[in-house]
Amino acid sequence: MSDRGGNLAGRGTTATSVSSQASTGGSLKPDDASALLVIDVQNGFLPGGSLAVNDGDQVVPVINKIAKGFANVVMTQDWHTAGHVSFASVHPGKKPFETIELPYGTQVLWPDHCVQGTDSASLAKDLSIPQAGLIIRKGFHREIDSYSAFTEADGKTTTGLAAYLRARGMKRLFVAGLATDFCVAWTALDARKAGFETYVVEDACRGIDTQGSLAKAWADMAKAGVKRIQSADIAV
Ligand code: VGL
Ligand code: ZN
Repeated sequence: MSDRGGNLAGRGTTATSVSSQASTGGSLKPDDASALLVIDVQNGFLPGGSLAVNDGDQVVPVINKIAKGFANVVMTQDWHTAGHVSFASVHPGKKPFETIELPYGTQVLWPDHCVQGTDSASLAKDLSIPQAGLIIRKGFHREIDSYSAFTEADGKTTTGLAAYLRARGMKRLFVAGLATDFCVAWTALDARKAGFETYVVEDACRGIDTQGSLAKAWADMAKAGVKRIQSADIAV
């Protein structure tokens, strides 16, 4: 009991929480109310995948490293039905990276990717986060895309993630993965809307960058109060 009192006192006076192991890295120490969201680190977005993000594979060791600092980890998978509305192949005359208007707004069209149960949809084989407690799959409604891990592109269909995180007492979310300017950014923006303190770990992400999307994503995130950090800022 006296030990417990000492820990509580210590917490008030330093930025780091009590740990039996010396921590390395930066001054942000994930606590019991912190979760890491690992977004769409799937074969389809890695080199050789149909929607390969430049250097997408380089996020894997960075994410594996920071994940060691988190007791709470959620991973996501882009998990499309075959013939999904976001695929250019289902819109005659359209090519990937062109846009169309859908009932919920402008949709970028993509090469077929991350179809349920295919190799493209599998998590990167070198990801190593055994403590991850939940995998959220999204984008499975054929007529609605879902970049965000929280809310689909119609702006109203929920994945249930905010309720799950609240039920587990999470307050601070750290977002990493692919791609910075689409699923990472939309997830971080929705995390702010849901009231979470939100960090994006820049070097644990890579972007697609089509038609200025990467600069716009960072500007939108800054405006929404998303904090842009590096993996070295996190104590692991
Ligand atoms: C993503 C485009 C299409 C992503 C998913 O994970 O950022 N981007 N589907
Ligand atoms: Zn997708």
